[in-house]
Amino acid sequence: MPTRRDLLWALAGATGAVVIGAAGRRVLDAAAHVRASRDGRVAGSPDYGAGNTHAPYGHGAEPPTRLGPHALDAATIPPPPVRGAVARTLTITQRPVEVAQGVTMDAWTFDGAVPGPVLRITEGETLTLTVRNLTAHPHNLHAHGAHAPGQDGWEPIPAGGTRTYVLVPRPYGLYPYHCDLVPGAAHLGRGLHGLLIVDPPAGRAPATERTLVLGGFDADGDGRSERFGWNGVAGFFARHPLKVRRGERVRLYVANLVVDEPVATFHLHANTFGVIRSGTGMTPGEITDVAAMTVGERAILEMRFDEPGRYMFHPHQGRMAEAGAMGWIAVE
Ligand SMILES: [Cu+2]
Repeated sequence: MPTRRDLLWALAGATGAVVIGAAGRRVLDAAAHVRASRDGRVAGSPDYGAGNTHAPYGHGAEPPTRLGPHALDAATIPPPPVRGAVARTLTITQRPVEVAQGVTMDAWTFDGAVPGPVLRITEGETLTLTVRNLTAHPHNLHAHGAHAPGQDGWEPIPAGGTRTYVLVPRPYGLYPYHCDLVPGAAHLGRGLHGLLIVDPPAGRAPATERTLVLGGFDADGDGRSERFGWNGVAGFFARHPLKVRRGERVRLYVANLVVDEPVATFHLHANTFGVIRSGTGMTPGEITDVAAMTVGERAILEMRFDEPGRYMFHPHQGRMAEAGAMGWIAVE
């Protein structure tokens, strides 16, 4: 017995054939997509049963098979808080990065990775960043937040050049850093972005901390992302869930750096979280299960999980979730 939804899809398929225009094509695409996904099952996802006719989120993109469960630890587990001044050298290179199984992006990277390394400093301390541009194109490193305008990083570093930025980042919070040259889809979007955590001088309460940067991957160079993912790989956290323990405080540093969509959300299933917008406070301003962020926005999300199990997370924008940005938090 077909369900009402099956009938609607059948109707969409039948009428879509005579509809001219983008809306009609989207209906056709969606109907074809759902038909193609039937019986599809994602490794590591719950068994939805033989009667499943509509695949769950996460069926749209698989991570490269060579990536094991710890492949993204450097991007996902932030360094612990540090006291004192911090000096880092970041090297910009051009290299192919496999952003999904069988999908390679000709990326520009900070230190070879997309996103770049998580930088961390305590408010009031001096951050010295030396940036070497080893590519054949000009780039730069611009950090968000307040700092001396002469250190803002909007000026190009020429091919082969080096520039040192001296920042005293304030106020405490969560900031993106990125190449600020245009077009943004080619510079920020092709991988030149990362997170800067500025800790409050008194520190935050102990927690299991994770960083999650939402990115869009334009592998074919048409200016439009075909895949999406957290920390540089589509589908990774659907295959390899974030793991936390029941009852502990979990603190997620989350940023949206998808340049070709106006807004993305972080949506968590089966639980709620507190939102500290931009990370510039100590206590959450709201309790919710959907936090919206436009391009470059970020938030600290704090939560506890009372029950073991798998908790799904994804942007509530279906295009992103279905193309790689769905993941799981596994609570033990
Ligand atoms: Cu650039």
